[in-house]
Amino acid sequence: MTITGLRLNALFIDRHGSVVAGCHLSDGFQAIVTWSYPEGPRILVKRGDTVQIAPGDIRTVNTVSVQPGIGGSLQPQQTLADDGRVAFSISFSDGSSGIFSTVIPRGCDPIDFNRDGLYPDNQDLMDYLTVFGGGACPTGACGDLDFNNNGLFPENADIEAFFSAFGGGGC
Ligand SMILES: [Ca+2]
Ligand SMILES: [Ca+2]
Repeated sequence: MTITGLRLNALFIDRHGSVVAGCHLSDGFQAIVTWSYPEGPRILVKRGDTVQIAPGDIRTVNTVSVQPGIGGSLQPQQTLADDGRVAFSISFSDGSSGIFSTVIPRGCDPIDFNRDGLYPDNQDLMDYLTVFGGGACPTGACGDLDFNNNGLFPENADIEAFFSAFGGGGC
């Protein structure tokens, strides 16, 4: 199955550069595709996929769509939140339908935590631990504490991910 076209009126990008878009597949049906660094493109949901609604209740996807979010008059429309959460609708083969949301997986932040242009640099590790411990960022331009971008912070997994990425390992 290949992506044959994107629906540009259903393409959204968050402040981290993650993208969600409606697209056309080579089978003629629509799907929802996501792109994030460093994961790359991924088909999120397409016709024929199965979704477990509840234990023992598994339904087959018929059509999918990603739509501009519905906001109040003072709220910007938001389909893709800055934590990578995206909302979309699914119609199932049994005629039922629903609104669903998920979080696009995202890679780690840059290892130049203090954003001074130097990396890899032990000072970035020290500055991260300083800020993690409640201290001030020495350069005033540090990244956020959610290094692994899973929406949780502070957590020890961010420290582990930072050391792993610093050492050239995976995020
Ligand atoms: Ca640095
Ligand atoms: Ca985290």
